[in-house]
Amino acid sequence: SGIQVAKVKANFVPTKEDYQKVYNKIAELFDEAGEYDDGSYGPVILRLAWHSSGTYDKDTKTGGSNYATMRFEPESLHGANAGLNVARDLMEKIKQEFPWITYGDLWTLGGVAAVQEMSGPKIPWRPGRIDGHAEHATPDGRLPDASQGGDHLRNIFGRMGFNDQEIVALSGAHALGRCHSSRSGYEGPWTFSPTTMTNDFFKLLFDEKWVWKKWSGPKQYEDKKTKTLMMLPTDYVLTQDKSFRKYARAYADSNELFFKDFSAVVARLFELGVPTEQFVAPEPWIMKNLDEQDT
Ligand code: ZEM
Repeated sequence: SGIQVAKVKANFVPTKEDYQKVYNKIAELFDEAGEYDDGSYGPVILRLAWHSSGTYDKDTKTGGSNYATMRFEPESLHGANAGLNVARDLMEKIKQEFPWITYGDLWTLGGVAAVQEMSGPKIPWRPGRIDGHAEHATPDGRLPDASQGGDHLRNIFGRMGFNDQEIVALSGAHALGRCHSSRSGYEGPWTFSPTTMTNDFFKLLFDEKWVWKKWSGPKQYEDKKTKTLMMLPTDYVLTQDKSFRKYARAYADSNELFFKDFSAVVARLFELGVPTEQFVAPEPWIMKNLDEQDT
């Protein structure tokens, strides 16, 4: 009977293997991008995971990945989230297939899959986020504004609980993806390989000469030599501020160090706002990449 079915569903307790199946579906979806951007949905999915987590405020313990409040207006319409409807719509397809997973778990697992499948480090992850309501949504202005400087980065990321080293490590995510004038106003990729995670973002910051792009759009840098790459004002400041510069230099010199620190800080980012007792597993899991399985 219908009652029986509902009961079975309510009692379904997903295992690590069930989450691995979701991971695999997301990973397969990245390659269905075709002509979209650089041929992968990975970067925009990573951005969704980041924006759903980066709203956290450690003082009020509000925001973060727990409630997936970007599903609701007005948060979905916040300027910083422009274009992320693309990522939310893609994740909705996965949700239809695995209705038992919560949005917060789905979106952050998407971020994990994006980093791992684009040759990045393993990101420890575990489920436990619950679906919230519109009343849990955060006010506008909690995510960083690319036109600003070092003080702004310290204010915004300090509110999430991150220090200078972690701010720099997190910024290395800009090895992936690109800016879209239709979304943020900015335009172009940071690296020559926007679907492969490397420390090239830091190498290019130091090795190229960066000049203001001459255009009518928002102030951004372009590389003098090829004029094909870009840096945001908040990226460039990582080479100008003495404390930021030390970490940026270290990551430019060692991909291994960057991967180690990036993995640790992204794992923390994705757990912001989730009460520890909600987590299913006492320790985060390491999900398998597609190419580590016989699928
Ligand atoms: Zn981003 N980011 N970000 N970022 N970001 C963009 C794109 C991407 C900042 C920012 O203003 C912008 C982190 C930190 C910061 C990604 C991941 C992470 C864009 C372009 C802007 C303007 C959006 C567009 O037009 O589509 C600022 C100021 C940051 C402060 C340091 C962190 C942390 C990230 C992850 C851990 C990714 C993957 C993209 C590329 C998205 C895409 O669609 O290709």
